[in-house]
Amino acid sequence: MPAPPARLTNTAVLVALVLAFGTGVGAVATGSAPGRWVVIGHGVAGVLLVLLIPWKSRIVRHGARRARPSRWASYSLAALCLITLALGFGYASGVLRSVLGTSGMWLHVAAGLSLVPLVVWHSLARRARPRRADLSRRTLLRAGALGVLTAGGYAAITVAVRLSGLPGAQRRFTGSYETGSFSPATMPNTIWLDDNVPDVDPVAWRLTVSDARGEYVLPLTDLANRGRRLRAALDCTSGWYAVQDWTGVPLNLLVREVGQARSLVVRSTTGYWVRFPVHDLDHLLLATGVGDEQLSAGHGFPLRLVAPGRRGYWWVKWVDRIELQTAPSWWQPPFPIT
Ligand SMILES: Nc1nc2c(c(=O)[nH]1)N[C@H]1C(S)=C(S)[C@@H](COP(=O)(O)O)O[C@H]1N2
Ligand SMILES: [Mo]
Repeated sequence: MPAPPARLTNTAVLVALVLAFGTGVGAVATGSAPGRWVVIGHGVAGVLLVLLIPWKSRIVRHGARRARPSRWASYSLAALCLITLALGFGYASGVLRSVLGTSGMWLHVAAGLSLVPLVVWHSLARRARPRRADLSRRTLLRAGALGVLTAGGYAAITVAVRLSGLPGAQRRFTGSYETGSFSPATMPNTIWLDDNVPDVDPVAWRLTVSDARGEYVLPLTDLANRGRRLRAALDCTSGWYAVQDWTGVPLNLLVREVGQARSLVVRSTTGYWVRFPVHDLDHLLLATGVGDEQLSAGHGFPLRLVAPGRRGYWWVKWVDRIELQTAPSWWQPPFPIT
């Protein structure tokens, strides 16, 4: 295809970047099967960006001749884009799963987030101004052709990864790799941002339950005899998952009355917390053990939440309080802040 006018290429790049960002955030948040479409959309956005590279590099070469002082910021943006793409494709295919011991997924997310301010600056400073006449048959045909190429490229990569037996073919629908299923000791210990494993005295430990009837307190010994088993996948946003048999107490056995509550806050002794919609009560388990053993300190001893169908950051460790509230379930930061 002949290169379109620069303003159209720039608009297309911006649209692809916004799509990549939106689906990227969505892919981190999703833990249930319908979310696979968000993850696929993220891959498609990546392929689209790669396909736009030849057109965009003509514009970059042209802009370089003007030697504006701010061009170094633009070059950094370009370099970060390429790094983010390489890390994304590397992790997804399995060609590059870690760099110097750090998860490639983690690096991909970090690079992607650091792009945000640069993209905002660049798109304001070098604004693309499409014209009304750009909305032509020719533009539509180009967009259509690009769409077909993108879908074909995505399909070709998927098939190539499968045929070449790369690890990427074995991932869960969230994009995560299996690590330590049915072997809790080899399952990674993960912290969302900057939490710390607390020092726990199991004798002094109390779980406080606050429901529509008021508050009551339970020692660990009262939880031990009510064990149920639940098989569920812990799927961390840093790109691994593990299926385990968890044992513990279903939350709906602990909550006596729901009343007008709309949400359930689960708190860790460390201050970490998340808020669930109240109808999740029937699916949640407060685990005391995993795979016939007691939880280890790193995995949340003495109590950790098991939230099937939700990503790892919902699985609060070291739980000391569950609390029904009338606030709606969306009343919380989009992701935990500690
Ligand atoms: N209190 C607390 N709970 C937490 C976290 C945390 O940082 N603090 N990290 C969450 C994240 S991001 C994940 S993936 C799981 C990891 O559980 P694991 O360490 O048992 O594998 O715990 C979740 N529960
Ligand atoms: Mo995580």
